[in-house]
Amino acid sequence: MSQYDSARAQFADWGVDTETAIDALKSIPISMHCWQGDDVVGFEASTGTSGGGIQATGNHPGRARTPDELRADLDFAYGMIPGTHRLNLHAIYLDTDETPGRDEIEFRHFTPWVDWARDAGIALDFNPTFFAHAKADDNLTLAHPDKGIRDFWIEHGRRCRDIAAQMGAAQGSPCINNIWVPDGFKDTPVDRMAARTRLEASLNDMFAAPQDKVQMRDAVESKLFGIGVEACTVGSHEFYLGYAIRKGTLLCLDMGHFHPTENIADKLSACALSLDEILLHVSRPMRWDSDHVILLNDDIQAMANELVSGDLLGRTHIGLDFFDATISRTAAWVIGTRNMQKSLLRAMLLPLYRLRQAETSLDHTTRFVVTEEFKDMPFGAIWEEFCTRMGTPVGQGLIRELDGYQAKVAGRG
Ligand code: RNT
Ligand code: ZN
Repeated sequence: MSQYDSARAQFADWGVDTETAIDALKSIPISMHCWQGDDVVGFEASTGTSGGGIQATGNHPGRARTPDELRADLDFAYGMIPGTHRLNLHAIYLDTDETPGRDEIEFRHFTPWVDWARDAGIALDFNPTFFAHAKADDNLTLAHPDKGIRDFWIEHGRRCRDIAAQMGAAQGSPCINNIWVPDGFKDTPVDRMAARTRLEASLNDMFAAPQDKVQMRDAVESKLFGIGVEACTVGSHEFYLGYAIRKGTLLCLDMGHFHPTENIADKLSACALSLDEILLHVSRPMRWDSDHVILLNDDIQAMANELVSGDLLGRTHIGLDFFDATISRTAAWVIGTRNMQKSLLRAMLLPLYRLRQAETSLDHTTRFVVTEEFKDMPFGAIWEEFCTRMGTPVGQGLIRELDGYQAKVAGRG
């Protein structure tokens, strides 16, 4: 009997069908973020530092310096991740000989990405970039008191929505266009209402042109604070939760954008009752929004469990948001994305029927005992079977591949 067959029988004993879980996992796309590959630098002619409290630290060899290098790294990474996934692009990753301003970018500046994605069978998601720019140096963009600066960023946002719509049309799958602005104050503002009213008005202008939901969908991302904006973030959770509900956009929940003891897993069902769709930025904050590569830890598992038990997978878009420049960037992508998948697989392998039964009958002892006993189940054998069927390596074979690729890119200047 193979390891898988024996594990399958063990799960069946609990009333869990591993084949159903494997099939379901195949069809869950993860939107991998391009910015782990180059430390959030992008390909604009002149690059500013990220700003807005986003910071990649480290100087590991192998940073992708050109779109071609980034695509090569992505090709490798996707080859090490079972299933078919998506790519989340930021506007600063344009690929063109021209030097358009943020308020001048167009779909054609991204066609090499669209062509590559089509050939690779990968769908694209998109983000306007409201940071790393002279007009964002005050950490104010859409909420800036200066109308000229607001208008500049509104135009950028509008163009990104058009670009996303064209990407969506080209790929036959809606492109999720996520808005995150760094706007906030280092020290206590006296008029939060004015700043929030400006952000609201700018967003309304940006979203004024209707877009086809089949082509693109708008998402808005909240944050608690960032370095340099400790006192107040204009686009806070309450701000965007209300905005998303009123305007019918997606809400993006980033795991690093709340107080460290707050739990995104708990927020999912609460938000999902008032929203059609949710976007996740799966990340790992350490003491602050540090964007560490995600581990297969309790936080990720709790979130995956909620997605499965709350039946939210059909209306949640899973995006990743981490960047570590102290380790192999391709390994970070591969291990992080696989960890997201592993957590989903484990969630789908739980004896939910039995756990629910215990909970509704207030038998919290059984819920506790089953949850803990189940931690010893052979999840690894199911994961290995999944990877083998999908033609991706595990264990030492995976490590060899990751090391081999890193050795190839280490010489980049
Ligand atoms: C910043 C937000 C945002 C960015 C990316 C690069 O705190 O999390 O999502 O990380 O847009
Ligand atoms: Zn994020």
